[in-house]
Amino acid sequence: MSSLADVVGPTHVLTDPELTASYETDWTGRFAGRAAAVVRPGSSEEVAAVMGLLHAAGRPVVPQGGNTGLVGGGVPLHGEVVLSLRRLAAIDAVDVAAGQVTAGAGATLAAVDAAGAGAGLAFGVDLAARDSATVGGMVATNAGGLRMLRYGGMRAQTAGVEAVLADGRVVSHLGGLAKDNTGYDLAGLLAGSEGTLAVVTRLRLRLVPRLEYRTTGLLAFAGPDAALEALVTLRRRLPGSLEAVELFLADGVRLVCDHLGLTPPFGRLDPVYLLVEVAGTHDPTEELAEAVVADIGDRALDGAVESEPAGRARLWRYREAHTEAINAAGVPVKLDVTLPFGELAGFLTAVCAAVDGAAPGARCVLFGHAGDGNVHVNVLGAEPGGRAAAVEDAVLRLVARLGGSISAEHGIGAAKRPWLHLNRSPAEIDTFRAIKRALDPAGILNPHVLLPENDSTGDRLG
Ligand code: 2HG
Ligand code: ZN
Repeated sequence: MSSLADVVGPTHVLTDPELTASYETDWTGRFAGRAAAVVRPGSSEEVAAVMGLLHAAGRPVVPQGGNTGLVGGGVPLHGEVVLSLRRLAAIDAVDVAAGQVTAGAGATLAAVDAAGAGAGLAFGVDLAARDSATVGGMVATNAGGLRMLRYGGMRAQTAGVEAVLADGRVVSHLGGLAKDNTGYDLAGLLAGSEGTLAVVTRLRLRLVPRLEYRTTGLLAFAGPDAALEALVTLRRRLPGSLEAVELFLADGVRLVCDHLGLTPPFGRLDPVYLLVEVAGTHDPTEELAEAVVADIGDRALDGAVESEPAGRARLWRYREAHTEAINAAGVPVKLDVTLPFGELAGFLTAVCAAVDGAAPGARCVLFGHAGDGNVHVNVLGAEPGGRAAAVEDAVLRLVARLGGSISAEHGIGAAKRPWLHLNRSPAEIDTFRAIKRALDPAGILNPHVLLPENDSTGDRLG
């Protein structure tokens, strides 16, 4: 490791277990390994030199951003070197004319968003881990988040990329031109590649207008059907202002309230909640209220609307605290899936029965981004006795049978690679392998994620 220390400085090559521990375990505590070393380069040039050395030595490497991933894709489960990109946090001055900014892979989502604020701009992607998640990691997983229905995910917001190839060469295309048909779209290819094709070091990111007026609504429903009919109405009625439609259920609210000592919305637990956010250049409150009163009306059991930051944050807390409240209750099995809209209500009713069949007595908590058809299925109490794989298999097969995706926004990582074939044909997986071989012939870049270990492509369903 001494040559690595020559490149990044001895204090940035960590091998002491006390110092490496936080890089070796994922946020949930479910995925943990031991790193050969943690290397923390401070510039793209240092990343290139580090990759040159690791390539020459044939050492597998796991690139890591804020380590907020949830599928075991950024931790060294097989003794790899961890390449932490967090020190690449510099953000250039905002290019106001283009509405774009160039940021290091290690800049946090919150920092990129704040950088736009002075110019009246914001970052279009938002998610609960905003203070720790880095934009490099978010591109690597093609993160979606809370405003996907308005602005799209990370791939849509990435106008250019600089990355270090497996052998240490650098590819850079950061011009961010609106029209640029000069060959393959490497930024688009690296979005969602989970560190298997190259190490993202810098990004040219699109920014969106920072909207001055923002209103949050919370609606309670007796069941999924009524809630999802309301979702269709909201999308039709509010095409210009709708930013988020989030869903959660009584079980999740109970966990959040127990964890944070909160009172449930409306003073009781209702079966299904939709949290709705609208934003615009003028106050959208009336528009939201009219849509609710005229078109949702009696289908909702209750409703609240907040325009002030403190009131809005209070409503968002019920949704955003789900992940931490679940983790406080135990180590969850997390399944992040998308359903076709027509199947969503049926899935919400059926999935916990499928979980119970695979792991009787396990606790099933559902929430997610209803506006995208994206459900986060969290299962507590499935790990003992090796029941996690049975739960994963039951849920992912149900999703594929209904025409859904086994990974909506968290990626495949280590967690879901045995099930990739449910969504991807043998020809697609062969194509993925060919791309991987072309960019990383020695197979050192995050070699144990995304692609299945062997060719188990026999029973594709979706
Ligand atoms: C969210 O939407 C994140 O809050 C985390 O994607 C989801 O904890 C989860 O399962
Ligand atoms: Zn999510």
